[in-house]
Amino acid sequence: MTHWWQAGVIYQIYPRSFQDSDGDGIGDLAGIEARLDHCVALGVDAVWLSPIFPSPMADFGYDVADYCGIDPRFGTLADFDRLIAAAHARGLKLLLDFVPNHSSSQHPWFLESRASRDNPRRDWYIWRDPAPGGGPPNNWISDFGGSAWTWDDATGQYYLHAFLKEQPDLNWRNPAVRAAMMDVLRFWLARGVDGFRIDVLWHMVKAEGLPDNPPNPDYRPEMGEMHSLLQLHSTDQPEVHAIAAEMRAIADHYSTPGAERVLIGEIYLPVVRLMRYYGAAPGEGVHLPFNFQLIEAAWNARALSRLIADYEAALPAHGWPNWVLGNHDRARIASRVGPDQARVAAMLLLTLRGTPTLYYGDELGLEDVPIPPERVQDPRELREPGLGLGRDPVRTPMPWSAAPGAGFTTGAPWLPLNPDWRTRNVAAQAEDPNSMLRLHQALLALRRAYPALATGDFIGLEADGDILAYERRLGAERLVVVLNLGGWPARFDCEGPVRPLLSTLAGPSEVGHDAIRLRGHEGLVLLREG
Ligand code: TEU
Repeated sequence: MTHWWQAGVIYQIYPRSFQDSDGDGIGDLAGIEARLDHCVALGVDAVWLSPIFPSPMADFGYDVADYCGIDPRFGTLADFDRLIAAAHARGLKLLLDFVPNHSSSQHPWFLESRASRDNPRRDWYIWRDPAPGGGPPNNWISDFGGSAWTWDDATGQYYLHAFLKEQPDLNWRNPAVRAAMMDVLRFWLARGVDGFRIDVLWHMVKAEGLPDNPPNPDYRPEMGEMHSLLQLHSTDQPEVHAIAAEMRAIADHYSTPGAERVLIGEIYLPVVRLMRYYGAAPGEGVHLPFNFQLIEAAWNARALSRLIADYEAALPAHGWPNWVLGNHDRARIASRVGPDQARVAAMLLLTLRGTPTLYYGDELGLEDVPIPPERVQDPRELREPGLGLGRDPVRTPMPWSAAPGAGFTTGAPWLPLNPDWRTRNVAAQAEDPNSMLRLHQALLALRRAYPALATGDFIGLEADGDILAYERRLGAERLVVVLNLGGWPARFDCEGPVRPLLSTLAGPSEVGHDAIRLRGHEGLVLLREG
């Protein structure tokens, strides 16, 4: 039996940047509700919202000060209830972002924890004395650069933070923390949410004794200081799997047939270690440990076909694949591979075997937007400027129309709009049959019309030169996908008769009896006949 989260497509919304409803230049829940019909017209099945909880916004919501509320900038719990009802009325699932590794330093738990060494919540976070010779307890580096430890003068100890000092790590070895956080999941599940994307799942448990991390032999300064060490002891500890299993049991408890509550793990690990997050047995891990390989891969046929084959081969019998092309942390696909190839990339994402996650704005071919220094917001850029680690360029407002503020806001947008917003916007692309938006709509419609594309088997056909070709099979239904990853014409020999269903390019495709001549940057979906 196929579940919704297997056949479906997930759409990530960055709430600050989707739609503003009150003119403050920041997107909000009422805005998202007003734009749900865009998600329906696009053809996605589920919407995942980056964090919407009360937050000082040191890391734009990934620093949560109250796990069971809504930040006033985004709205109220009543707005949230309206949003989820409106989503469900349209047949859309709604997923939230759960941030369990760390809270905000303004969370009441941390305020108590730092109040005194004997506070009952002291052990809810990770406090340590200085190293014997002075200085931080170990050599761990924050993801944003600098030591992962911050000194607290009042109580004379350091606390650990894998990210900003405003994001202290919770101590998941403390059963009280674990119980409180599991209750957070229940709170939202009871409110009707369809699942969670779990932030930095692989970070949640640290090695006993907190030993030093070893140096990274491949480190180069332009990678950012966080990569100077291997995160051997600070991440991916075996104990994390029991926590994932407990979360899964809770999600399953709230699931009904056709309405499974889904867990997605944000995990940046090599494939072999990633697989463990599916759980040792069915139902013991997350449904979808995010597969970020398309974000990190070299964009050529050989590399892509190798990683697809290796990933397929590594999947456990109970593991359903998934693919991600972009998110709020990484350069946009149109900037990574160029605007023409981005159309081919969209076809790849939406025709591979596995649940695709589509990042808002990528359906318009949005590129990274240059941010003038005086408008930089991202702490990662502010902490290590000039390395290109800043994430503002991929978080700019969704351009809806040629109206002032691109239809995103009647006020001043919190980040600059894409420079070409007057022409690159939803309204303009909806009118243009050759637009990126219309290509996404066509690809998503094709997935519904041909179930082989969503859930069929994957058979690699060719990875030669610029051509990547594969077949998707379900029963008698057989579709062939041929992608030209280069800018020049290329030929593919297709055994047996095929009929073209969709091209990434306008105009006629050259599909002969046996040979297909692809134009530069052309991708084709074909139906095998006979
Ligand atoms: O990201 C975690 C994370 O590991 C990424 O920052 C990763 O290091 C980076 O993409 C590698 O280039 C999550 C959220 O997605 C991010 O926005 C938060 O800042 C972070 O956790 C802390 O909560």
